[in-house]
Amino acid sequence: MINFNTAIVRRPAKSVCKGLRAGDGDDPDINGVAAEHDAYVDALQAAGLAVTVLEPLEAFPDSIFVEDPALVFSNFAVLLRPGAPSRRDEPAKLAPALRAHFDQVVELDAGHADGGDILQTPQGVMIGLSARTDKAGAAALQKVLADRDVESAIVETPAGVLHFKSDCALLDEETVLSTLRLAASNLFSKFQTLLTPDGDEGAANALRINDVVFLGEEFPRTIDLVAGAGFNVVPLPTKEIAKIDAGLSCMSLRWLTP
Ligand code: CIR
Repeated sequence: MINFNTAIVRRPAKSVCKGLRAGDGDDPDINGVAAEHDAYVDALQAAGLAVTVLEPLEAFPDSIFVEDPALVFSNFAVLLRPGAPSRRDEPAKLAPALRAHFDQVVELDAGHADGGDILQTPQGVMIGLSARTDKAGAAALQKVLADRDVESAIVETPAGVLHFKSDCALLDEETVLSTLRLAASNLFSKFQTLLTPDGDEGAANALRINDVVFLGEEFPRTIDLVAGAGFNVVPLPTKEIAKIDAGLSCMSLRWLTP
């Protein structure tokens, strides 16, 4: 859950500037997104991962966010059914790379579910209902997981938040970084919880990889908080991807190849 040796990423297409976003904010700068992606890939490699870098897909502006169309474990992968119409064919585009890595690639067969709504924890997998993940998709995913002895629970994502993991990240086996609005639901009562300071909600989309925690460099107060709790923080630029509602977990699929 925090130990990985393998990852898949996809380079941003020029169309990334038209990526989905909740508001009517500015387009991200293409070169800026590419620079953020390059820094991210370098950081994954520095953390010890073998990274497969897939080619850009111009027809899919959000395809840089490979976390959403699939879910991966050490011994199997699940092709999901993204909730946004413009992202529905992304799983098919990702399938060949997953089949190259996994003997078992399962296809979700009902509803909609985005990987950004799925948090893997030692207490089981949390599947957040959201505007992208519906009850049918969450239930279908629970069946896929139960068939493989993986426990899961269906939980709620706060209203107005894109994905469950927009607002939280697992920092270690017993610690979660969360926004106040998500932690208020008491979902993390079995965890120690570090709360992002007011105004730093975007920092909660962080990523623990082996010995380090990737955090958006635009959030010095959260960096101090997490570093102060004893974690080894690697700040990374996220200003441009944040314009299309993304953060650090979204740009990779990562797992521990046995
Ligand atoms: C989208 O709305 O689908 C993209 N613009 C952002 C996806 C972010 N992914 C994630 O939180 N896992």
